[in-house]
Amino acid sequence: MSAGGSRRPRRGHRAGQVQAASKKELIARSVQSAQHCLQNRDYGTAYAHFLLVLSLAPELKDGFKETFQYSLLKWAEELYALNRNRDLFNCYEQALELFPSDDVICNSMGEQLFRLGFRDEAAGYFHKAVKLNPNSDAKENFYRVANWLVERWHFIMLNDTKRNQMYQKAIQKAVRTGSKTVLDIGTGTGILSMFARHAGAPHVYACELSKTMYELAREVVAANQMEGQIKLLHMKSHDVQIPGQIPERVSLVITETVDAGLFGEGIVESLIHAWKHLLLPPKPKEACGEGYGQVIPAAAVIYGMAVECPEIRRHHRVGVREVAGVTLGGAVQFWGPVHSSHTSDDVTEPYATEKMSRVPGGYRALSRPFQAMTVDFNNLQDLENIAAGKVCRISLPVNEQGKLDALMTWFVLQLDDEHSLSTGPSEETCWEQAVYPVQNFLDEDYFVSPGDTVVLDVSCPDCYLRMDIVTVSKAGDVDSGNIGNVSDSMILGNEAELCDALASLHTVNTQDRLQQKCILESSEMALLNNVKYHESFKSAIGKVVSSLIPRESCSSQSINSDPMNEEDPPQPATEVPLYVLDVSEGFSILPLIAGQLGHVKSYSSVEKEQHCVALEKLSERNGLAKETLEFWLSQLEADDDVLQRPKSDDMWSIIILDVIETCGLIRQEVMEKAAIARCLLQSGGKIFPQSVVMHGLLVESQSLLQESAVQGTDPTLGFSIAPFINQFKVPVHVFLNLSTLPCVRLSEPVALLRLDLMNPYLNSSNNELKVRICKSGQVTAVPFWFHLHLDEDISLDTSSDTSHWKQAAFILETPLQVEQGEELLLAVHFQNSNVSVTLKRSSL
Ligand code: 44T
Repeated sequence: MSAGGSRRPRRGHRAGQVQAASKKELIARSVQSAQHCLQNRDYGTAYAHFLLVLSLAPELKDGFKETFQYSLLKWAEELYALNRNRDLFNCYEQALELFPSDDVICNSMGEQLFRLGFRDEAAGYFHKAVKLNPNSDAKENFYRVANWLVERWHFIMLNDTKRNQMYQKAIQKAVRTGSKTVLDIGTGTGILSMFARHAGAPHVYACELSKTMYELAREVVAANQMEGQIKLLHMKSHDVQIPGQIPERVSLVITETVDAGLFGEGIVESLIHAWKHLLLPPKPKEACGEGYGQVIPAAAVIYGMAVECPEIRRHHRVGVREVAGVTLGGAVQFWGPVHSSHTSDDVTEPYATEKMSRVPGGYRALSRPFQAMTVDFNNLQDLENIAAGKVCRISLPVNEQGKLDALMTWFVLQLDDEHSLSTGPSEETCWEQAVYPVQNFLDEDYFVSPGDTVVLDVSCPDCYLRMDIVTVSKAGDVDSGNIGNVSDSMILGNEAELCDALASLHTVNTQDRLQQKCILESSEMALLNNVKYHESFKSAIGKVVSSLIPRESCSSQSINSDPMNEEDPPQPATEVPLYVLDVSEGFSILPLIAGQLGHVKSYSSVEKEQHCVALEKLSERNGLAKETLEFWLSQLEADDDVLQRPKSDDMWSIIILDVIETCGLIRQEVMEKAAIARCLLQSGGKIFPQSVVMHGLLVESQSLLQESAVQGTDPTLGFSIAPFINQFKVPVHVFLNLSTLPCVRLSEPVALLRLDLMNPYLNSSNNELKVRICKSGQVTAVPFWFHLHLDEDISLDTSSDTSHWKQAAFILETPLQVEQGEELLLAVHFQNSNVSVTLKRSSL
């Protein structure tokens, strides 16, 4: 035994030595192989060798970090190209096990996830990368996705002192009057839970669905010395169980899980669940004392109103029968993104949200506000009636003449019998209103006059509040509310079903039923309605076309003109057309406009099947020959390949690039696209736009600040929340309506940057300019917009009132006090499609 005992370790020792030696050798050989593979660009094998090396010899991690990253990134590119996504993510996961706090790997993982459409996950990795290294390249990526992690309204709500005070008072009162155990549903940053705790509630629980918000709430609660006093749960309230997460039923539920349409965050379902499983029984009318359950808010009243609003109209209905020579009517029925009709499998928000006080061009009330619905959150039966989708029909008298464009709603949230909040359009609040646009029907506007009655159905069939206009009966019409009386009524509301019903009544001709249905985003709709945009393109394309077609073809109007017309002989079959490629994002009829000019073969890059069919129908309806319109993307897979030659030995005459995104920013990689486009143009060919000039001005705007970051501890009533949520602030505010932004203009507009898409050598990535201050104040932001120059004479302004683009603004890190007459130095920096601006006092 003893001999054996003494031998064993020795054998082990020798074996250990052998093992160590062979391990060392293995490592050395693997390093060699890895480097060899790298030289031969065999990244997959190189990566596998490095992985082995670094798992065996973690002490080498520092030395090989960059080479390892390089092989990983290269190998990941190959895997992506090969569509081996599972392998791709496995590689990143392995790599992150080795280097858990490497921002480069995190950022790259985020980029891959983003490319594959996993946006939320991508956002999580960008955030992690920025946390690991605040100067990381991931910063720009993070800025682009920060608002998916933490939606911007959190800033707005936290800055709304009145709202915070009202909730605090209601919570204080409930706790004072006996509520001991509190559950906060959808705690966000934890503010309401902190109010409850601060008011003296001994037991506070809070649940939050979003991982990012839950983690944020933990940081906030800890920073406010309430760690251990508020139990935070990362889950949906429906998954909270007794005694699993909470030991016993609570006496108070506090929640602000309400959206602009009140019910969109699922408050009805959450509270039905809470009353059944988490709350003490409600207090009977005659009872007093403790031991009962209650909810803050106690109740809500929803109000509605009929409005005329040109801005909503142009974003939700086609308002023109013809655009730059292209007839829209007949072949295609365009629908806005928000439908009032609903089927069981389509649970999209039936409303848009707008801060109506800031809608460009304003709005006009056509009716008085009416009470659309009331809900008692302390009454389970009431909640269940709503959830059952009970429909309530309302007759709304019209009292002003105008175009009926939308119904809008807002609500009063009664926190308790003393405290309430209103989300009304004229309130000084952070709230937006829900907007139910009237859809197109037979391409008509809906004129209403005093005495008319709008008949509408209000319901909540699927957790969203719906408003369906059933009919509008004209003054003196006795048959209101009856859709059978179609000749006198305008039929709106559940259009899809009503269309069919009408068709069978032979009041809609069969042509309409055969129309192709095409659903557009609101910005696509606004674009389609923008006549100036299309006319401008038409003239600019026309100029290029006539400069490029051979002289002898010039006399004929169009390749599709009537062959029977003697004066207009058919083109010789040998004629080579001019090729026009439209790489606009989303729905675009520019290929049809180009096609109508004649001698042109147009390529559209629309992606959605519905959009392709709609373009084909429009092309046919407008008499274009079938071969005039082609779809470019149907032939291509990867995004990088969008720009190629039309045919092996032909070149493009015109390439239309979509330089500015609807949100008001320069589109990513557009300069790279322009560079490729330049190589694919025939001599004399053009890129549209040929150049882009960015304009901006200096403003003082409190509301922009409030929408961008929480302003200290005052609005949050002394609780420290700003330092945590402000980690998610971004330097550029997008989707801005500059014309209605509450602000003081401190300078005239100036040109900030010029990007030439045809002549890259004219571009510089840094620009310095002087700006004269025309009014004293605090510069807080630099709103900006663009002029797109199609050619020397024709340009489009992204801030015009017919624009489908919104504007954007840089928010200064710290406001700058300026005096009238002073000159400031503005440094503009352009890199990777991102523009940044810094303001300095001029040394003069
Ligand atoms: N936005 C208002 C809606 N949650 C507010 O994850 C007003 C929009 C708005 N957690 C401009 C201005 C404004 N269980 O973090 C969210 C959400 C969470 C839940 C657990 C549940 N059953 C839920 C339901 C939601 O609650 C938080 C707040 S939802 C409030 C939405 C300023 N645009």
